[in-house]
Amino acid sequence: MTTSAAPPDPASIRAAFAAALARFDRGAPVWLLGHFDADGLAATAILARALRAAGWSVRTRIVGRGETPWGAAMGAELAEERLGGLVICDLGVRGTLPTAAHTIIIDHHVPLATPDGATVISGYGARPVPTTSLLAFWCAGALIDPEEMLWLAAIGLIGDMAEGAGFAEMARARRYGVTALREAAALVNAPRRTAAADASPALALLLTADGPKAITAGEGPDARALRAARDEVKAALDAARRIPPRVRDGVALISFASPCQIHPLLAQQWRGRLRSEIVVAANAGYRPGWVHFAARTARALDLVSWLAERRPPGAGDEYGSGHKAASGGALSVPDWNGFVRALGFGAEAEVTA
Ligand SMILES: [Mn+2]
Repeated sequence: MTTSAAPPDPASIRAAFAAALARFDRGAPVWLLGHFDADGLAATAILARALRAAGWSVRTRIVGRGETPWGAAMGAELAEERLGGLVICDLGVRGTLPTAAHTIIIDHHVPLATPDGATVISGYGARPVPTTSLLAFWCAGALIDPEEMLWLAAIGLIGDMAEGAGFAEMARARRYGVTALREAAALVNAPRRTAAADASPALALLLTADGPKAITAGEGPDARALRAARDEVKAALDAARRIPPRVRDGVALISFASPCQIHPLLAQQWRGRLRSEIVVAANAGYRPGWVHFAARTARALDLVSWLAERRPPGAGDEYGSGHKAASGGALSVPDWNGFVRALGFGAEAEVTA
């Protein structure tokens, strides 16, 4: 719906959302499925609050670690429910849908296919690319005046590193305090990296709070849970940062085992210090039998093709997607060990299952 290099058009996005809502059945709840990062949670909260304020009945469902809205499991789960309509936030665009109810997909990632029977509201291809939370903020304008939820859109923008993309909404949101917004975004993003990966306290706060300070300085159980999540991730990251990289032939490998999803953070940090290496942070403790890894580089090369040239036989969809400077994946232990051997590392770099 957006053309190449054109700025996004909030009015047409709002109109598309209004037209799709008109196809929903108001006699049953609207279901909102949202990704469990700051952008997905903020988008879910914006739409839930706007729909409820406009008199709709709403159910929220966080789609968390290891889950997808596109598979048979979600289809079976939703088949148990009465749906007036479905909105899927920040979870990509695929060729399939989990339910026959009318579906609105709000997203900003590269769409893999266009599903029949859905309204797709995508920021992909616009310049700058709006995050899902900002798209949701524009959509909410079809129901209410969303201005008091501007800070929620800002949390998604900051969480997806679009704070400096030039959106007027981000500039307007500065009235909430940039420091508070950034800290709230970090707190909302913390649970998905913990061992339990339970983002429900984050969504609960975003659904009820009146601003970022209710998250950063809140004293209720949900705000405390976010601070505990941040502390858990920080402790795991501090421990992993003490592990020295092994360097072979332009690859710096950091091997560790943690139930926390810290491998992307660790790779990003080492990338700043090892400017002439490909940094690979490998986590053997995230999922039993697997090595999850993040690859980052400051070198002028394309990591997606670098990984494709070294693709192990059992590698799945998770392997080697992303961007030319930020990729990664998950490999079974035997595939991982073959991968590091092919990179020139010895037995000391292999994982014992
Ligand atoms: Mn996003």
